[in-house]
Amino acid sequence: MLFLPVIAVLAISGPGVVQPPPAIHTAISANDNRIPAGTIVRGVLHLSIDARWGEWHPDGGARPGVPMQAFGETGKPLQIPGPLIRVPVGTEVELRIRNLIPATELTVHGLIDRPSSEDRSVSVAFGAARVVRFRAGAAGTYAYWATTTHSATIIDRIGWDSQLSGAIVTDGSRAPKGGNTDRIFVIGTWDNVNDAPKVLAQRYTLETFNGLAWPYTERLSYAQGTVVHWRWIDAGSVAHPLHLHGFYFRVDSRGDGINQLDYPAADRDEEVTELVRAGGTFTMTWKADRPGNWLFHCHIPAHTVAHLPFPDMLSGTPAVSIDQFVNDYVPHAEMGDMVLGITVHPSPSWRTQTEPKPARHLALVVETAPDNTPQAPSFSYAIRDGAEEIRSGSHIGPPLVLTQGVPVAIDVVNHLSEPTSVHWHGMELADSFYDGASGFSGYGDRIAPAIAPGATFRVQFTPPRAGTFIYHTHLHDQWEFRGGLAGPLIVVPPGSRFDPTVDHIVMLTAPSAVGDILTKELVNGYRDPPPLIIHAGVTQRFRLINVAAANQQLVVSLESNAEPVLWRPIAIDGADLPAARQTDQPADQTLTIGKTLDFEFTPVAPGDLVFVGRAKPKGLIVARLAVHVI
Ligand SMILES: [Cu+2]
Repeated sequence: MLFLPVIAVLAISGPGVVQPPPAIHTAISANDNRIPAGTIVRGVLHLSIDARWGEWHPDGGARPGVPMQAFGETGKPLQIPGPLIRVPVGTEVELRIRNLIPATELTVHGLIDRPSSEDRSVSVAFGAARVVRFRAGAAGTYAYWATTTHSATIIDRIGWDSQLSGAIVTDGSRAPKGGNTDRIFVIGTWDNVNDAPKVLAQRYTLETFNGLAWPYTERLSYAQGTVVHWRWIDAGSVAHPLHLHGFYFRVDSRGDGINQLDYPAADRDEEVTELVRAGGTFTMTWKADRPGNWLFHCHIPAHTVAHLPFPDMLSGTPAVSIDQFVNDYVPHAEMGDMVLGITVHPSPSWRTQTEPKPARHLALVVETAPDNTPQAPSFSYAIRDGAEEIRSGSHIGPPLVLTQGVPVAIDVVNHLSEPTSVHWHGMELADSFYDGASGFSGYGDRIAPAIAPGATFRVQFTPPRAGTFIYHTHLHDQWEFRGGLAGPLIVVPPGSRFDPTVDHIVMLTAPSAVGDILTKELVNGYRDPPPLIIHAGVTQRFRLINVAAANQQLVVSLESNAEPVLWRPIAIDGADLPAARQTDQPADQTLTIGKTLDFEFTPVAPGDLVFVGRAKPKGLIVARLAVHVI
């Protein structure tokens, strides 16, 4: 076993050397970041925190835990995330930090005046204490984090010290101040350090919101019509595309834990998915104006499947081989980890509204493709529209083209030998029952089931706006996404048609084989997509859709002679940009997973262009589509 005290005695400290946990653990509480730590006396916050070993229970206190290093206020239980530092702007903070983690040096970042041009760290030897003073001089959402493994950046910190993080919130005079509508969420990542120090191993990764993993994350509850303000801090080691079902939100600010950029109202992105980078922050506002159960979650499939049982995670590589994980565990893994559930309770005046009588009837048939294998799933969608049956012929679903304001009924027909469900990504549904999170979507006793093999589920909605959206599986995501269960959902304005000669979908999805996921993305369902032919002098609309399974920092560009052309963004996540932001700019921007970007481009002369997706800025090209201008 790993936790024999003798191992702790033999452990030595130093870069790259992992400290095994001790045998005795005290319970660590999950911190919902609602109660500020310490005491403010005459404009000075006095706070004393200790770093110690404890036992963390990401699945709630009654379920098995894992040993972890954590912070706690002196004399109080340890907490993950660490104690919340929340003060009015201008407060001086006097923080005493004690390191009670044997054989370590604790290095703490982020305990600095704000604003600040740089981070500064303080180190505390085992058994020692230090007092740090800083001034909370700028309103905003920030973070502190610490390491006992000499991690140079938060990206390197994946082991026993991975949860030594906390929020720092400075309240200005006008900002929201606490309560259920002003919430703080800290993201944590832990990867089993026994497997390979400093190397993320997907099957042993745990991702949490405020110290808890779905289905044990906090269930948020709001009265219909509530304006909700959330502050997000990614204190983990990886970036996450965070997606809200059913509603748009406005991004009020973005930051890096040290500084924060507040946007004027006209520049706040209206979106359904936001990329937050390791160490980064953002704040968001949305109005919970439609009742029902809704989700907020990471859009990386691997981050929203249930983690392995902790004994398997702790015992490392020998316990679960990658083949076992991919072929036996992943296909059946339920939703887990980075998911928040929200219930919006109907206002007293709200009546159960039945969707208007559908003006259009369609069927979406979910099928097993001929090349499906137990190792490389291959499924497909077919759309039945009257007498027509539409298939894409590639590894994505065919475009589902709807009309703004026209009520539609879609029968989802499951011909797979496994259950499925469909999420209408970006759609502001009136009724959450159709949202696709089986076992959760709906309200009260009316909860949507998974669609069993052979079963049909009728979905009804009326698209409220025209734009570029996605339909995709929301069950056994890691498996069914790789199977190809995602397609473009295009909503056109009333009286117009989708014209594929000037309106082009470029959809990025996961390859079927798991070994390819980081290095290869499919373009419109093809490994090697046929070139796109467009006409010079004609304005073209492109609808970029990223619903791949990895590379959340993807950068998309349209290049001529290896230089980005100028394109004009016109919509993000299906929401039209304000006219002032629809301006020509270099065709080179981040498009994370679960996002769509519409742009216009007018080629002036014949020639060869190429659309490329890079895994990160200047990174590996993982997607490519030749564009011939004639
Ligand atoms: Cu994620």
